[in-house]
Amino acid sequence: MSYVHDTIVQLQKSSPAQTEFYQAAEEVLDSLRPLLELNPRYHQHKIIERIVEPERQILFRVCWVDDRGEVQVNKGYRIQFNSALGPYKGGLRFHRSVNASVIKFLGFEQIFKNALTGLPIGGGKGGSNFDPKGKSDAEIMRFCQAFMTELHRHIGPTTDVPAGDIGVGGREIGYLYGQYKRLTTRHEGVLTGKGLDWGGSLGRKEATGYGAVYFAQNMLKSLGEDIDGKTCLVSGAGNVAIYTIEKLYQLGGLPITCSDSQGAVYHPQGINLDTLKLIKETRRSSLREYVEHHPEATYVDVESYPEDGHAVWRYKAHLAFPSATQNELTEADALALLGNGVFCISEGSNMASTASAVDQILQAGIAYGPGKAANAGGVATSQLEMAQNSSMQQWTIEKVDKKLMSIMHDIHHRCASTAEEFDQPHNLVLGANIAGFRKVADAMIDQGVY
Ligand code: NDP
Ligand code: 2IT
Repeated sequence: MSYVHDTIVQLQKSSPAQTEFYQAAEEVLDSLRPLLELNPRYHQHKIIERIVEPERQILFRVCWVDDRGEVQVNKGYRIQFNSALGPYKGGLRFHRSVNASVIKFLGFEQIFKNALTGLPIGGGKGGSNFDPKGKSDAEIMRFCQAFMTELHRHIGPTTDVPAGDIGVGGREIGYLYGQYKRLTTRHEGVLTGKGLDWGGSLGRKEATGYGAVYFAQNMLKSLGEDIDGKTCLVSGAGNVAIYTIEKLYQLGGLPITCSDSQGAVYHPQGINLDTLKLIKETRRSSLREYVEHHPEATYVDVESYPEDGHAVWRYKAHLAFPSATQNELTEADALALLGNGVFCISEGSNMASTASAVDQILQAGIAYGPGKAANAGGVATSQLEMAQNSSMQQWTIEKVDKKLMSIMHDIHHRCASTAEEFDQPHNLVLGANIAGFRKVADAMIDQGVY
């Protein structure tokens, strides 16, 4: 049996019931076959066995008091996966679906994503099964303070620098940062995604969405195409979706869908960005409201989604930008996209597509940017925030955006040239996985057994 099969069986024994993590690991390990055949040293140094095992996993209890005076108990996680290239770097996810498997798959993906940015950052991820839905601002604050009360002893500006992810945006980073500062008396770059007046970087909020569109631009360029005039499907309605839509408009695209956990909006004239920001950023309410502002748009409740997938992927378009969560694009969705003429997919979300969806997309040979490459603009701009913090500077938006564009160009180039090197020129999954892995593995070998 192959090392891929053996490794997954081993993981199933040592880390049971972590299905999302096995999925992420299997995809990476599968891609590495041609590299490992040519380079026996990776096996000799047991890099595969080492790289699937986090360097450190911190699990903790988070207790807080809700508005009714009742004590609530949640789980907290920080997985410090790999520090070969730099301090652990990766977001925090607050969502009721969070468990060890979800944080571990995200941390694993982060290792290779961060390597692809070309910046000196290792991979980590954290979060909680805390459900922010329906919580008051005061509850969010007390939860964040309780979470940081434990986390603060494990992080630092040169050791581990968390940021946002699902359910963690500017508000949460503010409460987390305030508590870190109270506990340590230090004002330092221990978190990214901070407010602009207290250490944040211009452009960080927009970076993941903008970056996913820049990545698509690079893929399209190699096909002699561009964003201008293209109809686009977007899923999600959070940070990544909103700034994907904003950048698509700036480049002449027409985004016609978005979605949240309860339903999807189809607006053939184009999603109204002001309405979307009002509903999601200001009011933090349901997308259901969207059609009250725009009666010509259609709202599809999640109950009416196709049984085998997601409503947004069933409309006719040229480009697709999954921007909500993992496995949000199924095999049936992939077939629907291909059947409807979509010829480029750029993933804002992490592990957006199921394994069988990825197989279909790769077989069809369309332009496909997997999340670890296409959404790396967020973490890359986080590293730019770290650089600004440590030099006590604040760069202009023009400088940050220019760097982001050039980083996304370089990531695309790294993935595409590596795919070409291994005779699969269109396979950016293989290109991303090999290019990311090779950098981390070589650094691990340089640094000796640990
Ligand atoms: P947000 O919390 O801002 O938004 C998430 C959006 O996705 C919301 O609209 C949410 O719906 C929807 N969503 C979340 N979970 C589910 C689910 N299980 N089923 C259906 N819809 C869901 O998060 P982000 O925009 O920051 O993150 C989106 C994706 O992008 C994630 O995969 C994240 O890991 C990835 N990512 C984020 C980066 C960042 O910088 N923020 C960087 C790189 C990747 P609702 O509004 O109902 O909650
Ligand atoms: O998945 C991701 O790359 C993020 N959520 C952003 C991580 C970061 O440190 O900015």
